[in-house]
Amino acid sequence: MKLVYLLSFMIFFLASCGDSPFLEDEEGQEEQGTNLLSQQLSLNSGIQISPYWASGPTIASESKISFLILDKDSRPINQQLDIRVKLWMPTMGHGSFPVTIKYHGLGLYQATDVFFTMPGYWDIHFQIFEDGAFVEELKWPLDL
Ligand SMILES: [Cu+2]
Repeated sequence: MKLVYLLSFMIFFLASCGDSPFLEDEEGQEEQGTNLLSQQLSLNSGIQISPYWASGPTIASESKISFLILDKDSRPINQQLDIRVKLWMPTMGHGSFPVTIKYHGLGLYQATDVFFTMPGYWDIHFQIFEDGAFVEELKWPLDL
């Protein structure tokens, strides 16, 4: 039931934003939508983040991540959070930044300017800040 609600919510978002992973991009390349709702990441506070690839992930060219932020009862947090996305290669000690975050309302965000500069293992950090101070984060792993 929860999933049905989420899906209809995401479909509404996809329809309204035109950045659907099910559609082809401008280059006519088929985009990957395989990670859609495959992740439900939970923070200590009970906040959940559902990320999916709106574009990519690709190496060197821009990727985009859309994500939905839900409260502990799985309802969209309809208020903009100070959330930041950091790309990091933990085995190599470097990252790629800055990533741009835009809030679309109803708990939905999009991260653009996501550039994976090389193949390998990346951690995508979703970081929550309050009053400019880091509160907590979670990592979404990616093998590229
Ligand atoms: Cu590297």
